[in-house]
Amino acid sequence: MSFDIDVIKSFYQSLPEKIQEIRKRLGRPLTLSEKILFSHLAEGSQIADIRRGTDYAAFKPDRVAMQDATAQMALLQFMVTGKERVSVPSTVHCDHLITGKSGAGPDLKSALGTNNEVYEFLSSVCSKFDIGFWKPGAGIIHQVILENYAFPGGMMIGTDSHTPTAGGLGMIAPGVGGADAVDVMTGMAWELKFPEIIGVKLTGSLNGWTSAKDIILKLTGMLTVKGGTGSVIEYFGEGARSLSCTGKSTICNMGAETGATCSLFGFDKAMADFLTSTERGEVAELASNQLDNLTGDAEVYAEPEKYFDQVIEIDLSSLEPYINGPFTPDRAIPVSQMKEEAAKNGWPLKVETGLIGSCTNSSYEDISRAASVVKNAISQKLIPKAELIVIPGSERIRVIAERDGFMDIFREAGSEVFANACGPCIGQWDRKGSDKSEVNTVIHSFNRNFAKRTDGNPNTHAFVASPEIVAAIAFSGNLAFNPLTDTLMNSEGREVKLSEPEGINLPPDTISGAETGYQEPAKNGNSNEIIIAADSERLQALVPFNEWDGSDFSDLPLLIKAKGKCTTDHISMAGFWLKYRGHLENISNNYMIGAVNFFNEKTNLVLNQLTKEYDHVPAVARAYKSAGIGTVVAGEENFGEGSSREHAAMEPRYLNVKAVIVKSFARIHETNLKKQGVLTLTFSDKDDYDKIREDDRFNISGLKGFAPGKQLDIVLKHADGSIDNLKANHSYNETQIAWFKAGSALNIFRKSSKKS
Ligand code: MIC
Ligand code: SF4
Repeated sequence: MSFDIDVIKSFYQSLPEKIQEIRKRLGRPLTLSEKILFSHLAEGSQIADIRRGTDYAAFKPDRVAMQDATAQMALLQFMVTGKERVSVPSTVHCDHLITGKSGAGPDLKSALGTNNEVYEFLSSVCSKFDIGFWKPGAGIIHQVILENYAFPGGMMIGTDSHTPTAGGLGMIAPGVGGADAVDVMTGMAWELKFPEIIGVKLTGSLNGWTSAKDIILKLTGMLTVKGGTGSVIEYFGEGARSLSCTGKSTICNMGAETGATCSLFGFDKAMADFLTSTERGEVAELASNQLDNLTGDAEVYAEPEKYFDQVIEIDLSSLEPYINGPFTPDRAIPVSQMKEEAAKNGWPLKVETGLIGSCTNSSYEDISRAASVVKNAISQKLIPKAELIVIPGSERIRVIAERDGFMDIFREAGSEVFANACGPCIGQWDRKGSDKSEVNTVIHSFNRNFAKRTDGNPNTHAFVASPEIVAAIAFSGNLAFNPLTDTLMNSEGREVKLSEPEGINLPPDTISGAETGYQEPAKNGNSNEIIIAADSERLQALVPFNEWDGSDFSDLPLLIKAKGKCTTDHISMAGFWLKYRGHLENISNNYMIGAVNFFNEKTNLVLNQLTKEYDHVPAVARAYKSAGIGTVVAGEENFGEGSSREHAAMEPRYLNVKAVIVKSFARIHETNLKKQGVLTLTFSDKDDYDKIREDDRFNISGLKGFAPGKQLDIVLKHADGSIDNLKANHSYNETQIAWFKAGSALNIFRKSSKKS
């Protein structure tokens, strides 16, 4: 079944004319990214005037996707806009709130019980506002989007940082915060700084143990967690064409770990085959009829340096499998060097658990390749030394993998199969003993591995690899095992070597029933009122934030100066806290509890300047708030890296944090803060970070003349009476300054919709 086929048909009908127009305006060959971005500009945009990496542009995406943990806040915001239905096709996917513990059946049952209130809320809001709803157990958002909605040349946004997965089907698909999704759902344009474009040329072809995952593991190592910021990564070359569609999606998915806005491949046969195998032959045919509009121009790929902002080349034929980690996804280590690296750093080599699945790696190809390793190991009388857990990405995949015997192979090796959901990827893993904080190692095929993310234990060293490498390492129980060269002792005392994995790109025949777990919205919406219980612990209607009072900020105490890596998982932790994603007041109790306080190197312990005592960050923030005092948060590089969760921005706003000043921001987090009305600033001199003392007060001036490109002044008032004068940069444009002044972007919308 092809969802929204009429929208897709009319998109392809109008595409040739749009591309012709872009060509005329720019008068030069075009990258694929430009074709898609420019063809989705909002009306009235001046194509020729837009400078990549500099100018903001307004886009009209074709669709919106939300997952249950972010949809709650997005929909609570949508509900106050007064709109009767969404303006573009939108869906909600229940995947983040299911805890993995005893296997798919019992875990799903228990999630339906514990999260009932939230599921009911989401389902009734979806039904009312014409949003498609995918029930718990249907699958992980990105997998379900790929299998049902993504189409080459389209543009979508999603309230999850791994929305770019759809780039494997040739879509521009950035991750955003809920407030951005609300813009698009209400029919407004979506604003983004026009990205730069990184061209990645893939030559040769994969072989042996190497898989698509290794391409992105290597690239993340090359670019680091910041290197893709503000850019679209466009892949091309014979190597790109040699990859399966789901392999391309794996690469686009984990591209989020470089900070990239999104990643993208041009339309090719692998995509057409995937569309056909997921019952969308009609879309495949429509796309095949205009191949030229759905790939970059030949001149671009012949002379990439001329057209891309940066070009990187990776030879797939000589690529080695990688294992990235621990604690950061950009620490890329070729399998052959792990032994040395682990010894140097004292990482525990004994692997406790291998986890296969997640939105990154749960395709038919992934499952079949990992299963082939397991099958080969069993046939050679090997017994897994580590626990092995499999998490299918969608019900479609699970049913097919079950039908084709792969799940039996995993079960034969004693593996547990968890529900089709995020589970251990986002701390939703009720792992026995994780509360003991023991130092241990796990390896998984997910995308990120920040501290505490898998099981809440700060001492779990989580490493990221391909599913086949995870399977092999689970049998060896040793992180330093290199299946390309090493042997293992089997149960009969014989040295054996694992055979290279063998996979199948697509199932030999598909199953019908793409809509397993899908609930259609009520026709033409319904008039049901959405009721939120006043005493609910999990849901809370939103109260608009106050407008800026028109004065400069003075005497703001420092709340916390965060040291080192400060991801959204540090700012607003997941796991246990996921249950409060629809309740701003309650979730604010996790604000910055994972961030390291620069002054005492401890987490969740900061100075309260009023009492001169140390307390938890949220408690101190609340103490200032109730005394009517605003605060400042300071941080280092790539602040807010990782998730799209806007709770990381709404919580400080709710707790009266007036400004966040850092060395640099991650894109989604910076926008989220701006949208919620928190002043986002960067040090003009990064060394100024060092000048901030624990008991400082901040004056921030220049706000009355707040203008694009104009610095603001900060006076750091130290307790000994001395001061430091700093200059702060910002990246606000006029529209965003208006958000700040109105108290939030949503306040502007509410005001204008009241007037009309
Ligand atoms: C993640 O992978 O970090 C998440 C959990 O999917 C988040 C979304 C969230 O926090 O709800 C993301 O990637 O945006
Ligand atoms: Fe879910 Fe993990 Fe994918 Fe985020 S990265 S959507 S938590 S599976």
